[in-house]
Amino acid sequence: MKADYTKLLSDAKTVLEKNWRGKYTVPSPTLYPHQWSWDSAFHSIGYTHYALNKAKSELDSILSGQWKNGLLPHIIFDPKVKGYFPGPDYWKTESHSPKGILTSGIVQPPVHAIAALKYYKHSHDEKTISRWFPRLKNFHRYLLVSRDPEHSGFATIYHPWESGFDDSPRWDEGLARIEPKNLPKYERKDLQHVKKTEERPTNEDYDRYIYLTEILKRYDYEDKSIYKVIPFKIKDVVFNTILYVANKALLKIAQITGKDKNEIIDWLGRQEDRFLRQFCPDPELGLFYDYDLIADKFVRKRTVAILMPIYTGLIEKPLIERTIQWLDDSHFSEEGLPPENSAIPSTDLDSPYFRHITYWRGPIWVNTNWMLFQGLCKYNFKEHAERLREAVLDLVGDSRFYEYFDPYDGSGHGSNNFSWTASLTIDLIYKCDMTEIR
Ligand code: 9WN
Repeated sequence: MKADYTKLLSDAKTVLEKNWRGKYTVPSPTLYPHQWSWDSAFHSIGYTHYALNKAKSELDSILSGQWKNGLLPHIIFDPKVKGYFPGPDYWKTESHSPKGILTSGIVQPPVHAIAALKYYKHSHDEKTISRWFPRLKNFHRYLLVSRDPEHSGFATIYHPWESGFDDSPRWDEGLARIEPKNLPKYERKDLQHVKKTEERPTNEDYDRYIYLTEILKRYDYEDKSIYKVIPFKIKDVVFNTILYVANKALLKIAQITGKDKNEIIDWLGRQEDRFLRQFCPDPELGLFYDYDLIADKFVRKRTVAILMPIYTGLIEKPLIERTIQWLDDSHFSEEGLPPENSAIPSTDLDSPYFRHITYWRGPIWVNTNWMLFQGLCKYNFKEHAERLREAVLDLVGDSRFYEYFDPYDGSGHGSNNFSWTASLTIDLIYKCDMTEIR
């Protein structure tokens, strides 16, 4: 089936229109009623095709929440909107966030420089990217200094929410080590907004999420101390894949605006030297894994993360050819169906931890497929890229802009009218690969 792209485009714009809040777009009017960090970058990417002012405002708004130490918070809260947990009263970040802006105290993957470069490509607005540059660079510096005391070239996350893949099986072992103690009383709000409880993380997971944020609060978000005590420290392969691509984009922005490039070149050099050693224990298989710093071992889980470094464009082609074979493998497509009918799910269908409608444990997400599409374009795997693009657009099909989709029957789950599903659908309709960031 080929979706009606004209209708899809206009319906995707309607979703974004409804979720627009004057300066930014909420990911979902029900489940996520504030501004989220990596979501905003994805929204901005969609807006570049038809609403450059919104593309700009989205990034302006999220960058306005940056802390003095460079941390770009994963949420900026709308003070008028109640009913999300954990909200600003919980995070207590007032002494770090800019005056009058309520934020969380953790990060999300740094897609922003990538979105900023895309904004420039569509607008040629050098003044704006020049204004954004110091903030973007400070964020990357925060990630590559405060979050990398090992000087490895890769940022460490210390909360599953920082990965953006919150409930992925990749975090199971790291979370199982934690015994949550002395938790404050709290009430989950997320379950009110989904069809089935099993779509969302378990209460045991939530206790561990809160336990970790309690540690961040206890140390008042001071990285040096947190780094010594936090029981969850991961070099996340997807986060760092994005950070590498974002550094490349930042370098382009520095070139365009005549800014100093040396520090960025240094970051890129370290990442290029060490990417394989850090994330690829089995080059003969072409699979990539997170590294758990506490357990001192690779997190060998079969999820879409093992394929994601395709997006870097930095791995040499013969190795990436091995990775790409997995895209065609039955592990990532419904048994009995040819792989071209399927977008890539978040977890290998044959793994014991695969769950078809649980959040990041199996369903198909549009943003991960969008990143794979970008990677396939970079390596010039045109057929694969086109197949994946059509599969995603077919899935969204009759304008079902769900947060995620069951890989077995294509049914939509999580929030409906989800903004990045809409914005990246727009980008995919325009077939917009960003091969210039190699
Ligand atoms: C916690 C907003 C965010 C996404 C994340 C996704 C989910 C939040 C939640 O929603 O996380 O940050 O409450 O589950 O996992 O990737 O940015 O869309």
